Amino acid sequence: MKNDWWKQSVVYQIYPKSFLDSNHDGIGDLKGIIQKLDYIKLLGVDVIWLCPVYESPQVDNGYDISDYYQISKLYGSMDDMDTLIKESKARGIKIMVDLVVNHTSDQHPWFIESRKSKDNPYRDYYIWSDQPNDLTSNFGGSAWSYDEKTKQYYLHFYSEQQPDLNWENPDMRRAIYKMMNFWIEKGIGGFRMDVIDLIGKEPDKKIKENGPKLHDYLKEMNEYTFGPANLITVGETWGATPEIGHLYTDAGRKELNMVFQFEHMNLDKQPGKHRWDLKKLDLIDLKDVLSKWQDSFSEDGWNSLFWNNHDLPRIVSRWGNDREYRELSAKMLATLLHGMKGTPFIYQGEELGMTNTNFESIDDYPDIETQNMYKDRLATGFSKEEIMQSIHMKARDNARTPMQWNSSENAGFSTIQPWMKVNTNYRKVNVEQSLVDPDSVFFHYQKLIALRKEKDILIKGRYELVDHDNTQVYAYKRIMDDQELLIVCNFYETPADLHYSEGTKEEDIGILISNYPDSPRALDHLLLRPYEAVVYEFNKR
Ligand code: TEU
Ligand code: CA
Repeated sequence: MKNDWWKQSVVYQIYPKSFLDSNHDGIGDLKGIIQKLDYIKLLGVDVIWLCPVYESPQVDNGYDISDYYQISKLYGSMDDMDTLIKESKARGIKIMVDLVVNHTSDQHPWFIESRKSKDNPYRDYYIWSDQPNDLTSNFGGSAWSYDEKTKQYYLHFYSEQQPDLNWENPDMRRAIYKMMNFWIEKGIGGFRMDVIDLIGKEPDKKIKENGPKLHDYLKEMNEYTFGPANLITVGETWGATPEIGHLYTDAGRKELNMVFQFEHMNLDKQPGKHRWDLKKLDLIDLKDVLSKWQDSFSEDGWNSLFWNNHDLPRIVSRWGNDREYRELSAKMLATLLHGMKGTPFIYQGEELGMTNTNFESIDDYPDIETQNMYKDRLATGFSKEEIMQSIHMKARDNARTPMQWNSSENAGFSTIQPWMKVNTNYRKVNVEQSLVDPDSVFFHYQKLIALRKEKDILIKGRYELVDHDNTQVYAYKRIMDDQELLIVCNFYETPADLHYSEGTKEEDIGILISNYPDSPRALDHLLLRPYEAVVYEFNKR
């Protein structure tokens, strides 16, 4: 599996702005990450996904890039980046960088040129039109903005300051590949590709996601850049179904290693509405969606596994219980995910069981998406209370509060007031605390990661759902040759039964990991306590 090293890896995502501030300006930085590499190593991960650290006006926290070849002064220097790559490598960790090539910042020299005149050589690097249609921006409002200078509209699927690149233009594509090769030569370990499903857009036909040329572009990109380099590549694809997922990830197609699919992340919103329109999660829906993805990728292609990232609320607050069962439910959710087939991703702070926020003021939620939504919804008659409730449940900023290192002021993230407010629970939930408690969420993650390295069945074993109709317990098996694991997770705080009788004797059942010290082995009548999660191993004789 040497070429498939990424199948055995676990990835840790860092949001640099909120990780650790080394120079006391309230903003996390590369030196801060370098200082904490031993901490990351202790967890046992193999890859760091580093969110954008390039030159950027920071309208969308770095997802608006004005120079792909420079490190933003906020985060440090190119020397720091080189050091980070080198020091990570020394610890057996690769750096996967964020590739944001659906759009640039409006301050990127290409766009500055492009907007100068209709016959500028860079005009066609972006998408201009005389007549806007009704395509909308993911950050609210129209996807078209009028530009006085040349009296045309340009396309932006995100903020006005994030104009969309025109992938139809071969010169633009070559320029992107050149930039990617620059980073490959620097020694990075891979690319996470921001909203890559949008690059095949055909705005005239109102095609946003999954455009007809999308896969041609990815094949071309693969060939001209990372193809021979054996890197990890992950595409962010909000609109992927399993069928579409295969187009990206089937080995013979030479596109990407895996994608982030978001079907499971849309289960707690009202159908057809926006994620701000809340709905309770139905566990059976979750089983159906995750099982569909597991089953569809049992032969070819590969899954990513994640609950969290910098755009999603904290999973323990979302589908766990961030009050009296915070640690138990965080461990349960970790077990459920890490038992599955695919490459697991952990988002900074998830390994501590960090929670959502409950700040009272909208001013404490700087994210442009949230700010826009707040204004839109107020204008269309929602009450402040309703809007704040959605924010507390779903805002991206829930994941973006500073990492909680210890119980000192500002959670040890910075010596001054951080760019974003620290979660109020940092005295209880922090790294220092987690590392002195052998039962912490951290050590549960560490153990799950270690198990993946020990048990090949966790990488290769087939997935099989157990007891589909059980509305409270999510149980599944992993099967490889004559080996078998059974993963059982009580998703709720009330005790629950699982009926599983395959006649295995208690003495033939081992427990690989559990979030209780004394989990039962009587599988024919299993009574699970609140959020109890166990991985059983059957010793076949
Ligand atoms: O996210 C894509 C994206 O569509 C999300 O912003 C999504 O709309 C939202 O989180 C949930 O509805 C990527 C990046 O991960 C995000 O941080 C950027 O803001 C966005 O692209 C633009 O680059
Ligand atoms: Ca700093």
